[in-house]
Amino acid sequence: MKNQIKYGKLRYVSFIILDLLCLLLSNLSATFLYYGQYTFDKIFADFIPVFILTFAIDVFVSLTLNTLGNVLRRSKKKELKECVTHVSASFVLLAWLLFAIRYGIDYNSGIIYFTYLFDLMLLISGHLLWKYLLKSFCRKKGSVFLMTTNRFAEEGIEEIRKKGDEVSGVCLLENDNKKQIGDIPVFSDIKEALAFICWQNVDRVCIYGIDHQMVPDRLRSGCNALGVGIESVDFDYKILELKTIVNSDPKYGALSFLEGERDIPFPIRRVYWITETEADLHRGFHAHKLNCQLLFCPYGKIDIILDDGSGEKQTVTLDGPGKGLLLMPGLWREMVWRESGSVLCVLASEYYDEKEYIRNYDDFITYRKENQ
Ligand code: T46
Repeated sequence: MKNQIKYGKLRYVSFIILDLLCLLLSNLSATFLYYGQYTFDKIFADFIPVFILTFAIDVFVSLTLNTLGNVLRRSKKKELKECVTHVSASFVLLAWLLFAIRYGIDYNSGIIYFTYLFDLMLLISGHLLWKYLLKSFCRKKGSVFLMTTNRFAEEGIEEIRKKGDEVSGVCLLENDNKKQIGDIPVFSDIKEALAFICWQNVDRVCIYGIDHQMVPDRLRSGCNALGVGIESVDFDYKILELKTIVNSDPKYGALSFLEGERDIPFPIRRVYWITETEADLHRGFHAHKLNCQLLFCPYGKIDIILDDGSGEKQTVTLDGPGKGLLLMPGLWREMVWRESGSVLCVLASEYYDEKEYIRNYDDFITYRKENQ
């Protein structure tokens, strides 16, 4: 509610007005249906007092049961449920009040039944139509909400701008209390991020430098309900500087480390390492369909030759504990040991599954073309 007010008070209020219009229309139609016409005394006797009562009840139910909460972000099923709850609660409350104040003795109960029946139908169709119109006409084309890590945030914003889009907000997987990047608001709470996406009419959510599995389920389902797509603006690989602490006295050696979501933008499901190697060993010759990996060589020197299927190959040399190579899926790799005894360590996002490997180069080229 706080965010709804902050990011789109008017749109929230528009639903309250819509609800009251539905109620007014239902009341008028029910009265008209019953009497066939409006006469002055009937309007005063039946319509106005009950309308004032139903109006007050409507506002009361909306506020106490929060039946308009997340109104733009809820699925059709949830919308239906909230509308039914709203109308039934209002009906029960009105019936009870009429009984309690003994007004119901003169009042025509048929009008009340029809009022709430019409109200339910109008409310459901009105909400769905109004949401559709808001989504169709208010969505800002090219307005992107970025989901990334602290490490890649600025780079991701730059990438999106290069494509001619505008970043309206950022959600960081691991946020060290950042509130803004330049003038772009930063969120770490998914609920707040969703409220922003909703009320700022964001066109789509882009993920940069993180594995799809890191997109929280809540964000995914929220975007789904809003009809906002999630897509990735990704790189194939990235060289990372790994934090290394070197003691001034060389006899203490060096300590390097990696930290969960801060440094590794995927869930770590497997760790493996290749040891006891000879110089000029060649391994690899495959790509992955799903696996994201972080490679590093804490001892020795290893060349990683990368091929994205375009015909041009890139070589990254891992030659010390402070250098890591983040590999996204869909990249053909070959590893060449430049020094005997060099150790290759790998953190992987997937459990070992041979079906997820592409080991034939022609299949890889076809795969790249199909998944461009
Ligand atoms: C990669 C590069 C950098 C397992 O049973 N479990 C495992 O976790 C792994 C990694 C391998 N294996 C078996 C599968 C093969 O029978 O070990 C054997 C050798 O594997 P492979 O020929 O794939 O090894 P490399 O050095 O060519 O590739 C490895 C990884 O498999 C691969 O994911 O990216 O290192």
